[in-house]
Amino acid sequence: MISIEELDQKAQQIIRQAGQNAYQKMENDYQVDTKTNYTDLVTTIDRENEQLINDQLRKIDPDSQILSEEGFGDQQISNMQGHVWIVDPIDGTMNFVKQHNNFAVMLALYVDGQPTLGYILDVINNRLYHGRKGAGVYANNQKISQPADLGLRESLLAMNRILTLSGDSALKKIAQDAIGLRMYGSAGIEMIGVITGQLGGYISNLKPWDLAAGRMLAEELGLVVKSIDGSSINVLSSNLVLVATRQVSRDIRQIIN
Ligand code: 2AM
Ligand code: CA
Repeated sequence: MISIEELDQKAQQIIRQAGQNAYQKMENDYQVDTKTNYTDLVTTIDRENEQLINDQLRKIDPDSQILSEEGFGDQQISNMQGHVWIVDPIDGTMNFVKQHNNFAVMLALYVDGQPTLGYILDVINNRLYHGRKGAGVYANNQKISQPADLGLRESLLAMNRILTLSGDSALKKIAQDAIGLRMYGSAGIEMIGVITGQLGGYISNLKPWDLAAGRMLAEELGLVVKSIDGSSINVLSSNLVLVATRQVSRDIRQIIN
């Protein structure tokens, strides 16, 4: 059976290919459809990337399960036994279409439920954030050190639009206490912010493919990845997730409790 180290090398090549596909075609070489409503976009590049990634994963790791956003993965994943790859072929599709910037390709491998490999490719900056459990996190070839453990009042915080507009009083207090509030529209780009220390925290409703890679990288760096109420997260179900420094997590817990 192929080793985790070999899978790591192959996965880096695969995600780079998907990034190149998106970069080459982003000016005009794609079509856009809506999914659940007019704000929920999917493009032909999302689908092409997912097929490209899943086809290659099936070749290198044939006994694995694949959980992916656009329907080319396994239809039913009810358990995390063995190898489970989690794929977001374009994260921040709205930004891809409207900005040609601030979008990512994301990939993760969980082994028996444990986050083991994680990748967030910031396509426009050509920077691949990648990590292997126990071996650290890198931006391309440069090792990333654990971000400073700043508190909420010293940190920028990112929160998604739905939560920001929800009117929830605890979320409002959290946003007011932070030194500033940011909203990038891509879970991948926002999680890069937290793992590089540019953001002290990120709060959002995340699906498995929005969360899987960033969770792996953040936990490897000693950051907190929890449900907002402090409980453990289940990567297979939708979660209201906080990715943050330990101190930001404690500050938020105090506001919520
Ligand atoms: P996507 O582009 O892969 O769909 C901002 O909208 C961020 O939240 C993006 O990372 C986006 O991922 C994700 N997102 C959008 N709609 C969502 C939804 N209904 N549930 C969970 N995540 C969502
Ligand atoms: Ca997506």
